[in-house]
Amino acid sequence: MAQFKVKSYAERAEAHPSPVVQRLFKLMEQKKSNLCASVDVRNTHEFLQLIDKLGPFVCLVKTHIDIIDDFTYEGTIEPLLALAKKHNFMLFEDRKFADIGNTVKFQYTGGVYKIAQWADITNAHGVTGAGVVQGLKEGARETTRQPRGLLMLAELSSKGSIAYGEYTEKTVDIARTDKEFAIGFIAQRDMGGHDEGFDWVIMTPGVGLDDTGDSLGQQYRTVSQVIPSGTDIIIVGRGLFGKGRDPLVEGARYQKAGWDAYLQRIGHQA
Ligand code: BMP
Repeated sequence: MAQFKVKSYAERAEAHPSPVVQRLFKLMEQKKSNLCASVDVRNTHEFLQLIDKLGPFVCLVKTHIDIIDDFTYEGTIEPLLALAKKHNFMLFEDRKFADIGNTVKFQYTGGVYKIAQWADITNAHGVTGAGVVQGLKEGARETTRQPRGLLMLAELSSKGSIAYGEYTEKTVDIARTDKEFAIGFIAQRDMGGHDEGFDWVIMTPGVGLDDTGDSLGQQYRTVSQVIPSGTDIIIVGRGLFGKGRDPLVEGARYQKAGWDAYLQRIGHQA
């Protein structure tokens, strides 16, 4: 358990330099949810149907928009934005940018997906250095007046990941270069920074209550393992809808598990 006193999402919203995080933390308190649904399906109809079911339980929907076979901006993104409004959740495109600043700026703003126009949050690998942060930030500023945030990939959930040790530390250093736009990390635990005034958001994938992994290297930890180690938002995909699971049942189950573990982390009695 971390040494510092863990503040509530509401307290953190008050003091946070990023408008994206302020909005996210407030919404999480309102909905009593720290659950992010990772909706990795390949057909727009299924994608939107699943999100409509999971919407009430989540604070955030994470997309891999480039896996949708029948993607169109009008047919996929516009209804997605309507669902985000209907159910009051935010959007995170898990694009994992990993190129020089100038290229990621084009990838973020252009092409068919136009991620900067609709995704509140996206993420990037640190492998190319701090230019990735500046490139994406410029892209956001030139595209929209809406606030945007970036998560750096500090650690990965998959077996054999080489993102650890010095790589992770250097990725954290990259986030230090922009306090407002770089809002936190994809990581498996707290990434520090508290003494230097950073309040990074930690989002953790590889969370599952029933499975320990898949056949392609994914590794799952339970909600009560990840939240005490520093996770603010649990990212759950197949645990919510895979293997014929009922998203309404699993959405409620993961929402409760996440919220109960959060209350315990901040020292509230259940
Ligand atoms: P699932 O819960 O179905 O295993 O999905 C996990 C999701 O999180 C996937 O979209 C994957 O791309 C993403 N992810 C991950 O699993 N581990 C990481 O370290 C980083 C990720 O973005």
